Amino acid sequence: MPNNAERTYIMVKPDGVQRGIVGEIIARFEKRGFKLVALKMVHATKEHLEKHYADLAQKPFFPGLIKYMASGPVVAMVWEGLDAVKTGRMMLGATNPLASAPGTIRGDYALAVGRNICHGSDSVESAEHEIKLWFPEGTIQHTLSSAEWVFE
Ligand code: RTP
Repeated sequence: MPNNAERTYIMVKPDGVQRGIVGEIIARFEKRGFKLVALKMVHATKEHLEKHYADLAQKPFFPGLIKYMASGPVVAMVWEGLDAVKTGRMMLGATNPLASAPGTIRGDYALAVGRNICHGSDSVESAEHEIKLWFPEGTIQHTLSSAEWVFE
């Protein structure tokens, strides 16, 4: 049976917020058929971002990444639906906008890897971890009336 309730953590990074691309990103996920489960604006601390990006702590770009991510508010979201993690990553495009296909968010709106507008979980396990990290208060239960028109 397909998992129509897979969840992914999607975040509009500070550059996406400052450039006014939040609505465009939300619209793309809504129109694709995903369900918005949680959303909030957060000006994250460096300590919080170091937990989010713990896997990258040894990378040379890590200090710059943390500084950029802490430079302004982000929009933290949880989206739910069939294959939400993989489809979400496809919709974001490749990490480096140079390799992002036109039609993807980064392929349409970004030029530089260090200013690539958005984040999306790369596996179901990291999505669960990131959702707990960004939404420790939990999420609201609700059912969309469109569900039976989106899912089999
Ligand atoms: P994200 O976690 O933000 O969705 O990105 P990702 O999985 O596609 O890429 P990852 O390798 O986890 O890198 C996380 C973020 O670090 C920045 N980065 N900068 N200057 C650089 O060479 C470089 N490489 C990566 C990007 O903002 C990337 O999204």
